[in-house]
Amino acid sequence: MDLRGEEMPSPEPNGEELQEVRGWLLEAESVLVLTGAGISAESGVPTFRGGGVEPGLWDRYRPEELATPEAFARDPELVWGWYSWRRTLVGDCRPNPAHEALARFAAGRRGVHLVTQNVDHLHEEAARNLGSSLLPLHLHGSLFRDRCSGCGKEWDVQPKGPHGTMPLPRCESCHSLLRPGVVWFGEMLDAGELDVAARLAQQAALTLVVGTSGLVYPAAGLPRVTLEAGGRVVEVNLEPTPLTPQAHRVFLGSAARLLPLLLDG
Ligand code: BJW
Ligand code: ZN
Repeated sequence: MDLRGEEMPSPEPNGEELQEVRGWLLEAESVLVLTGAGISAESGVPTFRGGGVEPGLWDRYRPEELATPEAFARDPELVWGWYSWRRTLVGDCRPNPAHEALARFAAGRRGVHLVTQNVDHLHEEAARNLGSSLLPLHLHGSLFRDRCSGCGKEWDVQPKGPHGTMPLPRCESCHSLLRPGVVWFGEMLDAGELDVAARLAQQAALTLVVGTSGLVYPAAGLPRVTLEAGGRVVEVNLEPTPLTPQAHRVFLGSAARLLPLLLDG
């Protein structure tokens, strides 16, 4: 069933808890929002580990065959084929009410920061559409950038790139193979960006964690940085995660339904 663009059913959130969290958000000088694949699920972007409207990407593909530098070294054509398919699929997706609620929320106030693990550009598109300045820090890179595997130069690319077909794309400067500008398992995240994210988590009076399984580090450790610094953590997810027992409030349900209730209310 194609549920793209539609909201998924979710239980009625507790009204008192919603009010309470709205109060926390109002009084917080600094708010960090950490998002994962679940926030884009209702736009039609497949999640990695399921739990969304579609099966997870890892239900159909093995990560070690596709999202590691070793996989790329072994079979660059296979890896490019997968990323090319995702570029086309994600390029056709549009922001959903969860991206839009975040963009609106930030447009009306200072001190809201967004860190995403997502490689799509749906947060940017929502901000552009709504005149908001809420631009995300992309911890795991971008689906719409190419990087040279030799000299490291990067380029923006069109959503429907021609890669995945022979001959594979090569750098104009050093002729090494190009690769997607994302962070694979076993690769370091950009140290400067990770520092910024950790500082935002440390300073946040409240970190709102939306649609992430909380399994992939170091991103999964950011909410705990907030907790250790004495801040609050609020989670929105279809199902419980390893973070759930530590969060101050948890709203189980669809992000596209819950974020407008929480942030516009
Ligand atoms: C909804 C919803 C709806 C659905 N509404 N909710 C410490 C401990 C253990 C291991 C490690 C560690 N530190 C580092 C590691 C190794 C590794 C790691 O974390 N492994 C674990 C999996 C065990 N980390 C790394 O390798 C990282 N690098 C690193 O740490 O370098 C230093 C180092 C190297 C080597 C050894 C040790 C240290 C790099 C991680 C890079 C992750 N890359 C990917 C692919 C990006 C490119 C691409 O897109 O192809 O990033 S993997 C994939 O997972 C992607 C995502 O950003 C990331 C997180 O996934 P996310 O967003 O949480 O999605 P899902 O699908 O998992 O969950 C969706 C959630 O949404 C679910 O909870 C649903 O319920 C929910 N949901 N619909 C609300 N409508
Ligand atoms: Zn190069």
